[in-house]
Amino acid sequence: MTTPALLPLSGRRLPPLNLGASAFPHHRATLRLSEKFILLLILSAFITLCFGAFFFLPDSSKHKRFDLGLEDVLIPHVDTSKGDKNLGGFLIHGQGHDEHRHREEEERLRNKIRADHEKALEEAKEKLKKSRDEIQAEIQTEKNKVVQELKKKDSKPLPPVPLPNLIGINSGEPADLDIREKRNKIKEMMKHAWDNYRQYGWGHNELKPIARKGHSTNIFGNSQMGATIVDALDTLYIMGLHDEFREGQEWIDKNLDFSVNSEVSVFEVNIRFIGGLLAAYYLSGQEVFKVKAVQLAGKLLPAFNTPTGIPWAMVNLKSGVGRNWGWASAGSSILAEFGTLHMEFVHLSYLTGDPVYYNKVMHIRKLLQKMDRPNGLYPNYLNPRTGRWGQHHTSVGGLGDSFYEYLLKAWLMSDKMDTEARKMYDDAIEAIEKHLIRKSNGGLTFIGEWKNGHLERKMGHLTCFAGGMFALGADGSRDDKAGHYLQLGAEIAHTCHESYDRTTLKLGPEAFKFDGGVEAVAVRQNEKYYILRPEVIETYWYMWRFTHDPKYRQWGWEAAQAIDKYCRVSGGFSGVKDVYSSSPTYDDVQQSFFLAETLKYLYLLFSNDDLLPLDNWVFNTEAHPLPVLHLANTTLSGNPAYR
Ligand code: DMJ
Repeated sequence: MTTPALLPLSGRRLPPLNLGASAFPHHRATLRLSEKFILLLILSAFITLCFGAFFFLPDSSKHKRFDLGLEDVLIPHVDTSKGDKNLGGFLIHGQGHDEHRHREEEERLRNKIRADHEKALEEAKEKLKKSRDEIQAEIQTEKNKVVQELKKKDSKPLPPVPLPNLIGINSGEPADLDIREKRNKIKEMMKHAWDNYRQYGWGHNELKPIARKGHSTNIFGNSQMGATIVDALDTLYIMGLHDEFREGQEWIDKNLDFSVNSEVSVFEVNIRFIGGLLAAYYLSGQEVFKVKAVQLAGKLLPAFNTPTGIPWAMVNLKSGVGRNWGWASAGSSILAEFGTLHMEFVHLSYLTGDPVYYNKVMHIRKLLQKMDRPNGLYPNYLNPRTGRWGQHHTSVGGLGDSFYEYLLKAWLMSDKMDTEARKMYDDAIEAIEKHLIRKSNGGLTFIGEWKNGHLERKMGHLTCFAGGMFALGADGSRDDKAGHYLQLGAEIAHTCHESYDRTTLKLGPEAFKFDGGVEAVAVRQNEKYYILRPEVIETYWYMWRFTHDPKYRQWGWEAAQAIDKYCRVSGGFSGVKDVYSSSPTYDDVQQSFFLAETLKYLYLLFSNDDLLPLDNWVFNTEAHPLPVLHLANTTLSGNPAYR
């Protein structure tokens, strides 16, 4: 520090100050009290001056910002010829009239800052005027944009794969006027279901057609994954509802996001979402469906991280943590769930060239092959930690059904090359016929359930799909029992038709008995509901394709009329709680499988066989058609060079 501040105002040089007790002790005695007082006064004036200077000097940091923003005022050049002064590397143009400019600039800036503040305030006020939903929607849109951007960066392009021969995706128009009208009626029902979902449930998983709002169940987790959109796509496509298809595609492209903290059913997500997306991809050729299917499959893979490789029933899409249903026997996984992944997973490996999916399902198969089966039957429960069966309960309906279906379809989908799958199917069906299939006193063939060595004479609506499966598996059956299996299919179709015909609404109950004088009728109140399920109509369609017996179209039409009469409401279609009641109450749910399966099978029933011919297409358990893969010259070991 320089000394000027030490100069007394009078100019007289003062002796050094003694500010500390021991400083310059030899001077202490020389100062008198009055002098001390004057000195103190001067000192305090000096301190006040320094203080003031510190606060009132211009803030250099502000200057810096200002300088850097205004290059016409401060320029990093020295040009003394114009009388400019250099200030720390920057130049201030000729001080005099530039001071005026400087002030103007400051004023301009101040006004700008004020205007910006006012604008921000206005925007905030506008935001507050919006409803919560609108604000949330805006936030969601912003989030989606960020997610999409990230995904674009992450996603590697999938390898190009020659598509299998896609035959019969735009055909099927019947020549017969009556049949054409029926087909059109089914299309109209699809429009009604879709339009109402579009209006009241868009983006939600399903629709509540009476409350006219979105609906979901725990199988889809807690997020809006648009299950109805994905499930309905291929039905829309084959019906020629292309505008609706495009709407669905757009939603999927922009909104279907799997990075959500949501615990979903691996099985349901596989059959409805992956199956639906793959079918939509094959039919339309739109890449987005393939990309989404592969993204989703990646999210399901952590479910296989169990000690045995048998997947958990549920997985959290974000954390990858899996677990099983609380109600399943001894912490088991369910046969119909871990056994219904094969078709989709083989297609995923085919399309991506990545063997990971194929290996997962083949591992399950190998494990099952090694296990002992009581009476040759597969129990419905298998513990993924121990690899042991849970309760010995075998069913061709719920908990078991599509496992058998996928053995047969694995063989068909491989162009009949996967003979291992065919053998497993044949063995399983032989045991089922021996232990579970019986004739009632009234002559109705039914498939019961095996529970700990005892046959329960009850059949579920779900079990009715087996009629179609037997017919589909007839060709290629062991010992050339094709006729036998076609006959078995026809008998199951007949029994299931009876279960519809013996109700007031002509719609089938959830489960029906063959016991104590009861034949194909539900006994318990909680088994009398119909939730728009497809299985009976599915069997009619397969039987129609293999026999062309007109009774199947007749039965299908009866079911379609009953659905239209009793399940149709102005906001869509609803399940009914009691098919034996003349004034049924609604369950207020339009299931996604109604659009994926029930209406699709009805439409196919009234179409010519050249629409999705069974030699070229295999339907997954949610009725999503996947093309037969001609794998003879292809390996699924993941080497894309083979494609
Ligand atoms: C569908 O989701 C599938 O068909 C599944 O295999 C079992 N049944 C429902 C519809 O009833």
